[in-house]
Amino acid sequence: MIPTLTNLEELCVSNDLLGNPEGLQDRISEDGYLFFRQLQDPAMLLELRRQMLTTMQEGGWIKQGTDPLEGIAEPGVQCTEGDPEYTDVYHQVYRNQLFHESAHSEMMLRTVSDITGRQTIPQPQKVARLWFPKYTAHTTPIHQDFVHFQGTYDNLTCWSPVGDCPIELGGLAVLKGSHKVGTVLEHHFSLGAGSLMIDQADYDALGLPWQTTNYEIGDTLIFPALTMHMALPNVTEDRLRVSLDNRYQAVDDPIAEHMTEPHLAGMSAFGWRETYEAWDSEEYQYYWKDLGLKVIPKDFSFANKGFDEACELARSGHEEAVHHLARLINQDPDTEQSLRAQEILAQL
Ligand SMILES: O=C(O)CCC(=O)C(=O)O
Ligand SMILES: [Fe+2]
Repeated sequence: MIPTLTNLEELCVSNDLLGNPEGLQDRISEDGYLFFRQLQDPAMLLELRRQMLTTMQEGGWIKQGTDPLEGIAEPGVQCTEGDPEYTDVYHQVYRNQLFHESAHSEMMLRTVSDITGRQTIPQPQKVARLWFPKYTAHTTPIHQDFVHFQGTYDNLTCWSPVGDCPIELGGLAVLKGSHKVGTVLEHHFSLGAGSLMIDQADYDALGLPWQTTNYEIGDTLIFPALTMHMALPNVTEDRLRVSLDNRYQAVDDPIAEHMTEPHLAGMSAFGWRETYEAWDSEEYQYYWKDLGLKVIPKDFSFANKGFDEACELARSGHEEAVHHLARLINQDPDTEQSLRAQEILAQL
């Protein structure tokens, strides 16, 4: 459930603390996030926007004959993570060199290292979100990132729109101070991106304010893995929302195994070799291999619990759960989960 827009407060801008590690650490431990205007180079991000949206236009997502920079979605096209047609275009975008390199900018590295007080690096898995207009049932619901990215609670998510992102385009909102719960709350099945959400009663009980802003290109929101957040719905008539969602961690912290692979690698035969195929530099290829990161197995319990709930709900005809199971079957009909999903749908 999405909080009403009238409840939203403005994010606190922390540019005045840049270069002041102690100030940054105090604020993030109090607020559960740090927000900076134009932390990343707008010109670089605008070039990245041009490249990413040109690839999406070639993939049929951006209206033919329009300037890709405008981000106007092709009418009638809508898909999201979990749909094979999303992966097809997404992995074309994923090959983009600048998309990966942008995570390594000096400003980002310095800022995250100042925040953690330790040597901090981007995780290998970079993430882009390419979100269609008026596809709001699939909006990212409220969650804590630990259920998806794991590793440690200290991992930092860095969210930045690739282009201006006014509220109606559906940027991120954070629940200020919510990291102080100190633990992962129960997550439940959701049709929205990531498929897991926290119940409204659980976050309402905290009595904390939702904050967001009209983001401009270069603006960057940084928060640790327990901070509750969600995307606002993209209610624009025809614009795609494009954003980066990269994670950073201290080099001597463990990393969950799946974060060493490309995003959505499980959806198709796509690995680093394919990612790097057209790059003209090796500088940021396999950069983590020499760092001796401690790799730990992925914990599937969060995802499995969400799946079990979806099955339970689908049995009683819950429309979103049925949609979710149909999507899983469409991805790959032969997995254990898909076989179970087929049994359930057959009985409806
Ligand atoms: O951009 C989005 O809609 C979701 C971002 C997010 O919550 C995440 O990647 O953790
Ligand atoms: Fe998230």
